[in-house]
Amino acid sequence: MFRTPVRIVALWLALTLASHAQTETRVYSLFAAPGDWFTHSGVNYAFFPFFHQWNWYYGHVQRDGVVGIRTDYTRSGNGSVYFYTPTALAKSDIEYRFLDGQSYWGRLRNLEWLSYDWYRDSRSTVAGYIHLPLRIYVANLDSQGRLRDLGYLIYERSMNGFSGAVPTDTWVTEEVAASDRRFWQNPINGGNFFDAQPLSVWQSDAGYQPREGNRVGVRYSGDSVVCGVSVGAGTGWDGAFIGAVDNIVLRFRNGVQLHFNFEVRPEGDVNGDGIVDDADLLQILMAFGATCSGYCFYDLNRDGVVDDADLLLVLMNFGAGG
Ligand SMILES: [Ca+2]
Ligand SMILES: [Ca+2]
Ligand SMILES: [Ca+2]
Repeated sequence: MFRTPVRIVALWLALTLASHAQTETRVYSLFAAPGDWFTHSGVNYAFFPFFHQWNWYYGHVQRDGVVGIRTDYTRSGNGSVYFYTPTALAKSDIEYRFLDGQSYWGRLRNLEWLSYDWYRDSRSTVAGYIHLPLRIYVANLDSQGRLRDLGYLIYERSMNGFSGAVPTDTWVTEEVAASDRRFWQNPINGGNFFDAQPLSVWQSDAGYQPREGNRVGVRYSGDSVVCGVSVGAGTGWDGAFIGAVDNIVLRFRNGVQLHFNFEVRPEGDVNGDGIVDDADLLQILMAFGATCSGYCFYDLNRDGVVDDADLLLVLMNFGAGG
């Protein structure tokens, strides 16, 4: 007599898992465990693009800020995005942005779900209210359909009536679109506008154009488009910050659903798709004997030459991942 409900549950589970698998994108580290550690000591921004995940990059890394997909704080799967900014001057981000000047996920008015998981390590010395903010890239379309007025809308708890210290040493999941949280605006090269507005105001037909003194921000409205997402640590945080982010989820009413799960690639995965198979073997063979300075993705053990040691790493891990 329990057969039918069991079957229904099994079917539901299968469909749920199938749809979950379709919408989840695993964003893999550039290096195998323990993962990436990208830093830059200069005052200018450094960028580290992903060759294997178009439009993803580590960005705005300066003053010894660190970012990487690592195993330090495991959330879904084996990894998450790790951030470390040792001082108030340091900065580091991970971002997705369409770089062709015209692509986007959907209209701002259709953004109905935006969530992420964040973690603050209790060793952080910055003010207790600080956590990793979530930013969406927003733009307006010109008459040719090109993106203009590019900027961020930024979510932070401190602009949303939360007072006191955030939880530490635990993962926090926050949804900020369906719950109509307030966002402030940072137009690219346009300064900050801290006059945070509920997302529904930015999404309305009239939209909103912030002002501070003589400065005027960008008007974003329901017709504006969402063309990227960003999380980062610093600058101006007085002290050190250590934390992580995983599972950035966006859902639009046009049917576009995105779930970015940040994962550390298996050892031997040359092309960064999360599995070790003949495609990786082929890449090693094609590059066999090559020398490289800096980072070459087919130089798995990073000794500057592609040789049998790299080949062995693929063979030893063949079939891993997936
Ligand atoms: Ca993960
Ligand atoms: Ca692979
Ligand atoms: Ca090598």
